[in-house]
Amino acid sequence: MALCLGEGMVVLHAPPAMRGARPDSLDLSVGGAEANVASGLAALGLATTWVSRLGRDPFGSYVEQDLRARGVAVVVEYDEDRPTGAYVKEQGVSGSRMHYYRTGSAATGMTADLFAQPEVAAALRASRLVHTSGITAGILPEDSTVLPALISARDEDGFTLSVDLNWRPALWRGRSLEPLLHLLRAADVLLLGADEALAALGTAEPEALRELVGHRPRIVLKEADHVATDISPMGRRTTVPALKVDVVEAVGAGDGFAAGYLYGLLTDRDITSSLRLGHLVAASVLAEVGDHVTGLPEPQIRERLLGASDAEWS
Ligand code: KDG
Repeated sequence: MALCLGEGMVVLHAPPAMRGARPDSLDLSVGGAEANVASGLAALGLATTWVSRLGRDPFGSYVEQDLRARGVAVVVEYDEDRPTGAYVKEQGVSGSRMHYYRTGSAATGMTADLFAQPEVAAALRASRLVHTSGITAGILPEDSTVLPALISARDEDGFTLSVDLNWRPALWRGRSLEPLLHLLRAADVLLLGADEALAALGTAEPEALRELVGHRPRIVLKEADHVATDISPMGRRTTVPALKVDVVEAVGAGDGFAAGYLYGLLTDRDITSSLRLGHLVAASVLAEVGDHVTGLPEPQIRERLLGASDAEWS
């Protein structure tokens, strides 16, 4: 079982027929990095719980219902005052722009009391893996004890703590990066893109990243040409190229990759197969406008791809 902790948001985007024109209506879907990972893990068949705080408003119910319909167990607190976060996805020819409405959202009001809730405490105890991201560190107040409490729970319960850097510069403007660095250093698995590593940490060089985050995490570095490299704490490197796909919309592909890769680890696959699974799930997100996995290849096709030779794969 896995648990994902982070903000869930409503995504508003132009209906397909109105893309490029000024839309006079918007479609709704659900986003939020950790919620996307939770739905990816559930789509792969893993019992997954998503933990968060939502506004007691129609967007909050929509997020909860959508994730439940995707097979995710949802354990949330409802905030009577703060709203559910949202973002507008503006699709342009060279990619999407995101316009956030998340300042003061319900998820920013999460506190460590969340872990005292019996359902959350039970889910934490039952989970082999907990996933969160730099976005969660960025939306919470600087003195928040949520992530330190999660790290202490890992130290006691022994689950694997997975962290995706998910660099969102707007969340860090004028703030110390210390809570982010603390989280990255505490991770057992750290996923990050080379471009965001460079922007956030000033380097994407594996040796320099290792120096910065220490020897605990297994590092999964995704490069600009979509090659992913797993670097074990002992320094062993495994590299797997991405599948070539026609990209419809890219937001959420990193979360799809995380879900596939983590599912591979949790089902005791080798690192090459785990990286391939990451690429497979990312490919299915790239083929859709939404941030979530919708159409995964059938299990037999998946297995055939995972077992392909290196030449067949690329
Ligand atoms: O990784 C996808 C996310 O970027 C998206 O779903 C919304 O959580 C989000 C964010 O902060 O951008």
